[in-house]
Amino acid sequence: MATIDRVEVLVTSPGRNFVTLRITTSDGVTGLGDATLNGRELAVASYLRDHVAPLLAGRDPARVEDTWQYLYKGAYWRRGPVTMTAIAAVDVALWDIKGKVAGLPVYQLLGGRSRDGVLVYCHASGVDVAALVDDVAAYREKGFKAIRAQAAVPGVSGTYGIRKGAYYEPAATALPEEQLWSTEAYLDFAPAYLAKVREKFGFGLHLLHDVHHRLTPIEAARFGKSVEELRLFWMEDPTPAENQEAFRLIRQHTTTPIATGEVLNSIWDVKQLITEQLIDYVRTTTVHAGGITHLRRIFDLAALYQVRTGSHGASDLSPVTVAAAVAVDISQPNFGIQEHMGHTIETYEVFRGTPQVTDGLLHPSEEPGLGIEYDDEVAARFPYQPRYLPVARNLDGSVHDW
Ligand code: GCO
Ligand code: MG
Repeated sequence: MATIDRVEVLVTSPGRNFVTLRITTSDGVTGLGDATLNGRELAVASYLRDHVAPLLAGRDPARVEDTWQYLYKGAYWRRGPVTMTAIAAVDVALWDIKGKVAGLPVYQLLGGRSRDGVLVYCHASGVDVAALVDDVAAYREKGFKAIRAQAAVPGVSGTYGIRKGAYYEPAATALPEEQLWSTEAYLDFAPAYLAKVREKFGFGLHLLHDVHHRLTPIEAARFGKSVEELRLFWMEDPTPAENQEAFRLIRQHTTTPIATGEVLNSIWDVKQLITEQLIDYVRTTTVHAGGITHLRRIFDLAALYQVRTGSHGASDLSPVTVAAAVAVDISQPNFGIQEHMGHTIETYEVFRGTPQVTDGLLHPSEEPGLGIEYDDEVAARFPYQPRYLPVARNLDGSVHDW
């Protein structure tokens, strides 16, 4: 029997920080898992290096489920982003190994294709409405069928999601940047610019919007009602996600579909949202919700309640997560949509084989495992850099949800 021989925690920053776990078996087979937690990267690196790697040595790499249970139940302390990201990294690396040993891409191990390709949505944004409309047009030209739209709220420096250069990278400063936020200004402005996008492009486009946890439930209800005629694909994170019950009030007021879950890490964190049908799309991911093993458990629960999947796919999730996400998405019956922001060219040089979008769809690699190779030499050119997400403050100086 092959055993787990080597466990390495790799940190690189080709445009942004990524933490990657590489497991090597006694037969020389390697597997990769993403362990990136934006702004708290080294906490997961330490969890893996100091507390997980010593437990993995000598174990059977084929025992994916048992290793998951061992790390989850065996820690005694459960859930939370750091723990679940660390467990995810091990889980995904073991699925990658299992695929390579079997000579099959991971999606084949998950039951094979349920669909021809994975529908993705990209991010259009603008410093004003005209710039947003131009950006949407440019993404349409590239073949995207689903587009998220965000415009800078006039006078509000802390508007979430506005790209300045070629890439949107909110974790851009060595210490958190403080930005101003005004809910009143946002609520007046956002429905109007979303209406402009609809007016310009019609209904033959899936239009999405991310509220980014900024509203109270009653404000979110008002927002959802005010955009109902625009038939959004979804409004994302209308209110902070911790309080699952809060979504009931939003639900009772509007037919605008609701997506949430990118910051949630386990089936327990989404149980009420799903079983009480308070949301339409669950946004948990392989990297922050315990790997392929646990994410499928969440998605299968969601299927029972007609909740579809819509996994987070921002640039702070590494290409290993893109590959793992596509493997799950292509096979999962209740798949809805996959977020895809893309990565810098340098990132693609570190993570060779990352799936690319063609005609608005992602396709899984046909290579055994996940199909990603980590280039140590290129990675070494980009050492870790402390980077933090911004912090939002209301106009009176108090801290708001970013
Ligand atoms: C999204 C997200 C991201 C997050 C980021 C935080 O919908 O893509 O909200 O942009 O802000 O992943 O690390
Ligand atoms: Mg989001």
